[in-house]
Amino acid sequence: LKPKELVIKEATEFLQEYYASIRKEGSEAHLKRKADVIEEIQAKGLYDLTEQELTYGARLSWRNASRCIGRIQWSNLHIFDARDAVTATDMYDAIISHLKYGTNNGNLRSAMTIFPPRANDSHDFRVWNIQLVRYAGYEQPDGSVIGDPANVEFTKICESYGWKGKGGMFDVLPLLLQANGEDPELFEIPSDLVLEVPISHPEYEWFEELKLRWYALPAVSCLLLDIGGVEFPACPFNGWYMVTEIGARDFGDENRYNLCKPVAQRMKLDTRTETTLWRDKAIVEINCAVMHSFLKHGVTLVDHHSTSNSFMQHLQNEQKLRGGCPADWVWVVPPISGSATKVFHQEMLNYKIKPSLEYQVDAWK
Ligand code: HEM
Ligand code: NRG
Repeated sequence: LKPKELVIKEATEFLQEYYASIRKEGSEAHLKRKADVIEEIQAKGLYDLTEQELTYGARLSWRNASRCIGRIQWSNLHIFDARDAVTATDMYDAIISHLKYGTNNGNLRSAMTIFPPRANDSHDFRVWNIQLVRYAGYEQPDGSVIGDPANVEFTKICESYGWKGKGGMFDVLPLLLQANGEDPELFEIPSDLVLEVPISHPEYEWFEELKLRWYALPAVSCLLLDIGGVEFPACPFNGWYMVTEIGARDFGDENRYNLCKPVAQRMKLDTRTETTLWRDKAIVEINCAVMHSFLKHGVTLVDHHSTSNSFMQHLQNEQKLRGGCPADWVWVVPPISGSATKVFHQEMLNYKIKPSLEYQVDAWK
């Protein structure tokens, strides 16, 4: 747990920013709230954020996420306040509501569910999953993997808690939810709540034969939300995908689905020499297929050029509003066609400000 002096410092700074946002900086309400919060921290080591403070703080944590290219959207974030959750089943119910709201039949909406804050180091609420929806990875005796190699470790953990996967390429993993520092509990997500898109290509008819699919909702669930000195170790959030996340990285990376070569071969490219640029041609066509398929099925998905342009606009907005915007070039620049996007040519400054979304140690470590 953080030392009280630090909590007081961070709380004071946050309340300052919050009251400034509602144009009541220095008001009687502000001073009264500040005094009450300090008193609460002195007594208990932490304090309760109001609903309004929680919502504003969560939106700021997104606004401050220097690796996120989607931040023009930062003020459109719906908050589900699940600070009253007690059991893993309560967490499951909240997550089900979140999945329904966020998915919205393909017309995706950004949302965050916030579980109880850290009160004592050994009583954390945690979502053990890295994302709410991800595919199992099954390691074979020869070391190869069926499914998503990124999730081999988590799949084994699920199995150690009694889960039995079907052994397929795209099996949705169960939720592993930890309430109040207790052992986590397994919950299967009802399959009708997991929207998925079968991948086809606008021209190559053979593309469907690869039998690829991906889920609609990117919902990161492993980060810790820090608002005004209060830490929320379980705060799953979602927006929507940018095409390259799936097309370039999830499908293209050698340590993921690794599809560049099989696609290049079907495209009849010469894969014996790098000089034909077969990898580049294949990765673009995989991205075309992902874009085409999501649009065809009416599922929100953005391309990296439009998103780069919107991020450039966001940088300009933030320059005016806040005198700058922390941005991590290495993450913001898309993994394909970097220099063909606007952000490539933009100098960026990376720095950490709170409220924030932080990495934390894996729940099982
Ligand atoms: C990272 C896009 C919504 C917070 C990213 C990345 C992309 C992206 C492309 C890089 C991911 C990677 O390379 O793995 C978008 C788009 C959104 C969106 C298109 C649509 C609305 C959100 C929301 C939040 C958020 C709602 C939080 C409330 C973050 C954070 C990271 C990130 C914290 C860094 C994750 C990490 O370090 O692993 N985003 N995002 N984003 N985004 Fe967003
Ligand atoms: N690259 C990861 C997802 C990370 C988060 N991306 C978002 N977040 N778009 C992947 O699964 O490919 N979001 O909240 O929208």
